[in-house]
Amino acid sequence: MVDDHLQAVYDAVLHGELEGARDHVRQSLAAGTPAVSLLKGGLIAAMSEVGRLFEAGEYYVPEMLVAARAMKGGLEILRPLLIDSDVRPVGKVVIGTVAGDLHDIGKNLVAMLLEGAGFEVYDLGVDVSPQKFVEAVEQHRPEIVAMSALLTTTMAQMETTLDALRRAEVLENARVMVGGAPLNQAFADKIGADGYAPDASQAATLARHLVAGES
Ligand code: B1M
Repeated sequence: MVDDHLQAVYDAVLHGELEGARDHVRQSLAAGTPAVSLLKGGLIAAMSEVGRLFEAGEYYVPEMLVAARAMKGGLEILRPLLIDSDVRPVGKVVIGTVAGDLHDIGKNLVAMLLEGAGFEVYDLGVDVSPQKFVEAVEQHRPEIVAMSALLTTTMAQMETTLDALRRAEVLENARVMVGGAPLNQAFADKIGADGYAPDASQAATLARHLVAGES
């Protein structure tokens, strides 16, 4: 933690204080803290600690929920700063959190940085069924289909969705990338995804490589 502002953002998210998180993000920006520092050192660091406390049995689902709400509040203020509106469109992305999974903070961050990298993003939300992915790909004809999963139990939905997309023959011009905390490159290879990224900024870089025909 490098300064008081960052600490205040971190504490507000950790304690689930939505207004506090918003206020401290605004104040930190006004004091000159870079948006990326607030994102990584404030919001993401606090959410990792929330996860640790949940695992340790010190936090329960309600605490996770209010922390997530506070993080989202802070993230919305950072959003315009993370998205460079001058970047030319480089392609379309259909993104969603797979069926059975309600975690969307990481997916939203990935969507934001993809927008920042110049992609037109169609966000299908959470708990997205394979059929809904297929319909969206038929409708938008994206170059990238991006799937997120945060639960070990929902990772399998990625393979199910990929199978549905292949069966529907909608992937001729689209490449599939996956990500989320329980995943790794080996899993992505196993299910036959075209790419895996461990975090949002690497997801944006990967998407640019995939549309450029690089792997
Ligand atoms: Co949940 N939850 N949760 N949860 N939750 C986790 C994921 C967990 C690890 C907590 C823990 O035990 N330590 C655990 C999963 C264990 C497992 O399966 N391995 C867990 C559990 C068990 C559950 C429930 C089952 C709890 C229960 O009800 N008993 C339940 C499941 C509900 C469901 O989905 N069906 C549940 C519910 C919830 C809330 C609703 C309360 C809330 C989500 C609110 C929301 O998202 N709107 C919540 C939260 C907040 C968490 C933790 C604390 C934080 C997740 C988060 O937002 N992280 C989480 C613990 C943790 O991660 N430390 C936990 C911040 C975010 C920026 O990181 O999402 O990892 P992350 O995204 C990263 C990367 O993963 C990557 O880039 C992002 C940014 O760098 N990434 C991609 C993500 N998607 C990508 C896609 C890409 C590329 C990269 O390409 C397409």
